[in-house]
Amino acid sequence: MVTVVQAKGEELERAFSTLGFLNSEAALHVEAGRTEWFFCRGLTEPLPRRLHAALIGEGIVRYEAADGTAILLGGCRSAWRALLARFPDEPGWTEIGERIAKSLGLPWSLRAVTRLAGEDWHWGERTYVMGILNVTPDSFSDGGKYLDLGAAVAHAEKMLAEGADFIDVGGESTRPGADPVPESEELRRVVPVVEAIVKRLSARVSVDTYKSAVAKAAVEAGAAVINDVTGLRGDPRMAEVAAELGVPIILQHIQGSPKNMQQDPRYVSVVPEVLQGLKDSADRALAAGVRPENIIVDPGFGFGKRLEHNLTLLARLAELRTLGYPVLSGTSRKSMVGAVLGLPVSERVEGTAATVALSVAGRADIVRVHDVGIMVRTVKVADATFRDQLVVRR
Ligand code: HH2
Repeated sequence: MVTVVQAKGEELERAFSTLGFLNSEAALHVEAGRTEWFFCRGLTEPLPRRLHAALIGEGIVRYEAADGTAILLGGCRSAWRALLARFPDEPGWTEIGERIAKSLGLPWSLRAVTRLAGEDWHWGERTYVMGILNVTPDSFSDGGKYLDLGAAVAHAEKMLAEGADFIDVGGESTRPGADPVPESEELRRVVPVVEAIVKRLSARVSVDTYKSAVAKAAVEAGAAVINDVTGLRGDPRMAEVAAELGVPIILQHIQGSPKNMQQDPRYVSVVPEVLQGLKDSADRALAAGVRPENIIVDPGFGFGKRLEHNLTLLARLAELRTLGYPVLSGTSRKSMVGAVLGLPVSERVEGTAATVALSVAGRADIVRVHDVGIMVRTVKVADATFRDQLVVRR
């Protein structure tokens, strides 16, 4: 029978020694004090790979018995809150999750995996890479390059060959100061490209739009995800349309609109304010009938933020996990990279790689990038370090 005990003080020291760890290691943790520990014994099955990944993804430390029958799990309250909101539905483990939630007085809900383009996406196993395809004349880094259908499809094909998990197609630049594009023009730019990429390349596609009519047409043309940079604030119909379409939706934080967002962005404290904004967007989506497993959140780097706001959000990205949704990080070639390095858009690849690695360390689930091949390699190294090496085994 599996037993789960919340371990503190001497009990925690005993747990460490049962697992064969040194007293000094235990003493360090007992003194540190802020971690909530749970000692699970009597495990008959090996820990499923997926649960391993979820624990790591949420920043839970694990000490395991060599034979796999016992495990000591430790994490701060916010890490447990994030994990319990997304605890994988694995036989035998639901009881453990429930016991831990009860001991900590935290909400307990089993969140299903996200169904994306006909596949199950198990968040936490690895970082997914979204390749950017802007079919616009004026995007800040690739404007005008892929307006032609053939060029757009060829670029998508290249990004897929380099390892992109999906392609984000956008028909309106949201760079600072950009003017909105009429709906008819955005439809004309986006729909044929989505259709061609889905049909010819069998690719998974997200549509970067805040207009519900564009989202609907793109999903009907084969897009599998909606990417709304306004977090449902740009079009009052978007929440209902997303619920009706039943596809995942990325809710991004923005202060103001693309036209005015960089004029004078202000926060008393950027992280809690972004968290609150994202929670409001997610609650609005849920109220309209969007299923919780279809919500993905994004802090919106550069969307109504000064350099110091962007850097703080990146350094504290892991705090977004407390919302209980997968997290997307979009830093690619942005001014936050350019400002630190004093370099133009064309010379921001290495700086972007640094932000991508830091995003993985901050538990991002998806990174949105222009330079797919380089960032896939960056993600692999960061994943191997942060997702796979945090388990301690005797
Ligand atoms: N950034 C841009 C556009 N869409 N979507 C999400 N979810 N997150 C982001 O950070 C994000 C986004 C801006 O980058 P880009 O598409 O390269 O430029 P432009 O808006 O000029 O087309």
